[in-house]
Amino acid sequence: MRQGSTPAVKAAPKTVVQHVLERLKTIGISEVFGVAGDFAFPIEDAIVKSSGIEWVGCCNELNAAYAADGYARIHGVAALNTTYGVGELSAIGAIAGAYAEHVPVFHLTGMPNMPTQAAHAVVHHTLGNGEFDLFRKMAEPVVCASAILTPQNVAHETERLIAEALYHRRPVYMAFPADVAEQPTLSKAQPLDPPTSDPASLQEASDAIVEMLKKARTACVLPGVLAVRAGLRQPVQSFIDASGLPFATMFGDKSTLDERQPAYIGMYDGRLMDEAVREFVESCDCVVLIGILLSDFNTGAFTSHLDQERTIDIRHHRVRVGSRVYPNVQMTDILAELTLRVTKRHQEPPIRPASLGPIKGAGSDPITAEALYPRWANFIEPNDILITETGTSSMGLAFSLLPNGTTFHNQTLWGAIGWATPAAFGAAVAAPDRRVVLVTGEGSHQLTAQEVSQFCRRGLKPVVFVLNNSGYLIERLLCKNPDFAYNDLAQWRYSELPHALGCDGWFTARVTTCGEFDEALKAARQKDRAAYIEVVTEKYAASPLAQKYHESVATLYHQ
Ligand SMILES: Cc1ncc(C[n+]2csc(CCOP(=O)(O)OP(=O)(O)O)c2C)c(N)n1
Repeated sequence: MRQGSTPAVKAAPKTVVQHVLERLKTIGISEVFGVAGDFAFPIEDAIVKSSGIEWVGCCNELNAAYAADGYARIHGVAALNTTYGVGELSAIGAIAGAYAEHVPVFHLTGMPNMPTQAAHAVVHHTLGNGEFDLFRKMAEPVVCASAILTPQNVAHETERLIAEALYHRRPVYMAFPADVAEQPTLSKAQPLDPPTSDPASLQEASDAIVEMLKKARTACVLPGVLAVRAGLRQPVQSFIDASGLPFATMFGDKSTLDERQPAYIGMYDGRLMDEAVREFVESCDCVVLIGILLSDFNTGAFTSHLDQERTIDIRHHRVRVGSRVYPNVQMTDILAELTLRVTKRHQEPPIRPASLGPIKGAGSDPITAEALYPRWANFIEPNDILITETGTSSMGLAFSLLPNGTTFHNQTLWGAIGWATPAAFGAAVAAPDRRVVLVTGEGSHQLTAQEVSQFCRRGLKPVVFVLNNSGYLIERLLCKNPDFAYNDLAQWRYSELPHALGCDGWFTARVTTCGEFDEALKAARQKDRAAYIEVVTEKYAASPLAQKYHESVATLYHQ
């Protein structure tokens, strides 16, 4: 050793929780959403002390989990931290939503320490029955993998859970007993390889698809949200470009690909909306589904008709061509293969996509549905992140023609009202350089409105629209008697919320006429500050799709 130099100090081994955080960092997680609690302090201490991972406190765990969901929709993956029992159970509905919607969220939760568990002690946040594995059991059906971490298992369990979350694009659950979390790791493991395709199955699937497309006189593509979840927007676009095929989009898949391109023909919503699109799609000799979920709200209340023998269904890890299934074919591989092999068609797209039409109403005119939706559509700019809530407003906006680069987000399958407000916050954290536009009904907003305070806390500048139509309009349209009291709400002064929630300097307005709305939109276009606009309409001012659902209750509920 040279004189004067200090002896090499052996770095202390990482603790269990540090190990997990380090690995989450390497897969791209730089923020953890959550609410603190004593059993989870070791996790939270490690987060605030770590470099490269930031703590993002939320108002409650449900909101934190929705925020993580919104973050993951933009960023690919997200993390959430809750405390034992009370915290994790508050988040579980949102985790179930992430499961349904294929959103990978790493749920890190604290637990009482091992001696407390071994003694079956009656401690806070338990049911008082000395049982400590109950909450993990409750979590299990809504995650694709779970583990209670120890120094011995942490390395390989972390690799397993990362691999599972990325394979299924679904949440995982990681519990840390408080004492164990801070013990040094005693294990090592290598990251697992991403899944690969079976070469023979891949070859057979691509032969079958190329053949079916070759024979098809007419064909089109339905690109879907599962491709987005797998980060495969670009490969889907490359396939569209190479094939020359037109594409349509289903409700929950909106903005999978840019809408301002010649190949886009419009929204396909079964028999409910654009008849020309339905006719074309359903008349095609071959329809290529790429990452589609055929749910009620994606299929226009099950009024779409896609003949299995004429469809190709590409999922994350398998392909179906007609009635034949090709297992172990990765979506990424089949898209690459098809892009190379497909014969390009040079045909004019059969349909020009519809837009919401011209802006109607002015001055003191009331804000009708015809006045509202074209104005909102016109407000959206390229690269906006548009977060839309379950309810009549998303049903209106889904039929706007979006500018390129704009992404539309909606919790179409799980459909929990209250998701959109915190999800918009999470999306804004994930992409602080993009404008986030939140459109929510006031009924939904009442569930999670406190999270508006977090935007300001982090200096984020969203544009928030709260549609106030005096109640749960979509429910009025679906239930037996629209005027039943269960669809009424307490009337809040929505536009005063930002002030009460500490959002100083925001532009706020309550608009009841087209003229006021236009003024507010003008102000909100100035990007120097956040905006929160309460848009007041008549009680039954519903978007066309919401009206159609009203008329299609029978097929929606399979009666
Ligand atoms: C967590 C949860 N609770 C209840 C429902 C049932 N539900 C679906 S839509 C809706 C009303 C939405 O009302 P609002 O946000 O005001 O939008 P509108 O339809 O009036 O535009 C309700 C209560 C749900 N989907 N999720």
